[in-house]
Amino acid sequence: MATTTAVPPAPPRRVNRIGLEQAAYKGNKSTLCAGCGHNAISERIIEAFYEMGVEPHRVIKLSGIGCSSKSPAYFMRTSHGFNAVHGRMPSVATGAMLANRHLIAIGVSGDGDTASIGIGQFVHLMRRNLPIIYIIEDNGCYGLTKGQFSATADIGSVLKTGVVNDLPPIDTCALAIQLGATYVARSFSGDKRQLLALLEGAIAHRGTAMLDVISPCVTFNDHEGSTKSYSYVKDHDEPLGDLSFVPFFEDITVDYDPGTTKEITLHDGSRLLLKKLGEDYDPTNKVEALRVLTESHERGEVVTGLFYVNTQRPDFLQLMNLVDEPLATLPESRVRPPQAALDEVMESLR
Ligand SMILES: Cc1ncc(C[n+]2csc(CCOP(=O)(O)OP(=O)(O)O)c2C)c(N)n1
Ligand code: SF4
Repeated sequence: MATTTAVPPAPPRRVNRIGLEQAAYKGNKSTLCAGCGHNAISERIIEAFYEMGVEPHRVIKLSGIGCSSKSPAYFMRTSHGFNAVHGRMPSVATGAMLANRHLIAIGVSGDGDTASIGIGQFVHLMRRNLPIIYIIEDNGCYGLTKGQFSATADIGSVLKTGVVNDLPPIDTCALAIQLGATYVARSFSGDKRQLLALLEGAIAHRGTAMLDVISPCVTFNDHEGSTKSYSYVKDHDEPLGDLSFVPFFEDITVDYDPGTTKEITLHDGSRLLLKKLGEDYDPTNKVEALRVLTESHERGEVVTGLFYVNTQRPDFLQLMNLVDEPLATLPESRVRPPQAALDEVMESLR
C-alpha cells in the first residue's frame, strides 16, 4: 500500500510594512576579511532599512576609499550609489542632496577617510547639518593599506610591529557635536541591539546623523595593545543607557517608571527610549555630551550610545530654502530666470 508523507507547510514569508523581504535590502557578497567589523555593520544597515520599510530606490549610498568605503557594495544593491575619491564623499553627498532632496543619504567612511585626508570635508559637513546618515567604521588604522595608525588611534596604542602611537586621537563625536551635527552617537560593530536602534533612529532623524562605530580590523589591529580590538572594546564598553527604538508606524505604548527612561521623539514621529543605566544622562544637552566624552576618555572607557540629539535645528536643505520638487527634475523653464530678472541683476552691477 502506498504511503503518503505530509509535506510541512512553507514558513510564512516575512515582509516589512511595504511588502519587501529582507533579501531586497542585501548587496553583493562581501570581499572583506572574515570577522572584519565592517561586515557586521553592513548587516545592521540591511536590517535597519528593512525594519523601517524604506524603499531601496529612495536611498543613495556614498563612500570614499578604504575597506570601509567598499561596504556600500555589500548592502542594498538596488539603491543609488557613488564611490567618491578618498575623503571627498561629503561634497558628493551635498551635491546629491541638493539635486534631489527626497533622497535618503547614507555615507560610509573609515577613520582614515574621515579623520585624516577627509577631515576638511568632514567638519564642513557637520556644521551644515546636511540630512545624511554618516557612518565612520572606526578601526583606528588604515586597513586597506596594511594597518598604519589613523588619527583616531589612542595615544599609547601599539601596532602589530611594536610601533607605539604618541599622538592624541581626534574624537569625531566631540568634533561633530561641537560643530553642529544634530544626532551623534558611538557604537560597536559587535553590539547588534544598540547599533540597530541607533541606525533606525538615524533613518528617522532629519539632519546630520553621525555614527562612529568601533569596527575592529581583525587583520591589522585586533591584538593586545590595541584599543580598537574586540576584546578591548568588550572589556571597556560603558553604554550611556539601554536604548530602544519605536518606529512611527507601530502604535506601541511603553510603560516605564517615572525618572527611569528618557523619551525622544524624532522627526517622523518615531521614538527613542533611553533607559537609565548609571548616571542620569540628557542627550539634548550639548555641554553634558562633551563632558561625558572627555571624562570617559580620560578614564580609558569606550563610552557608547546616543550622545547628542537636536530635533530643532533646521537642516541644510531647509536653510537653502529649496522648493519641494527636486532640482534635478525641475524643467528648464522653471530654473532659468526670466529675462527681466537677468536685466535687473545686470543693472544692479553697473
Ligand atoms: C589620495 C589618496 N591618498 C592615499 C590613498 C591610500 N589609501 C587608500 S585607503 C587609505 C586609508 C583607509 O583607511 P580607513 O579610511 O580608516 O579605512 P579602512 O581601510 O581602515 O576601513 C589610504 C591612505 C588613496 N587611495 N588616495
Ligand atoms: S584589512 Fe582590516 S579593515 Fe580591511 S577588510 Fe581586512 S579586517 Fe577589515
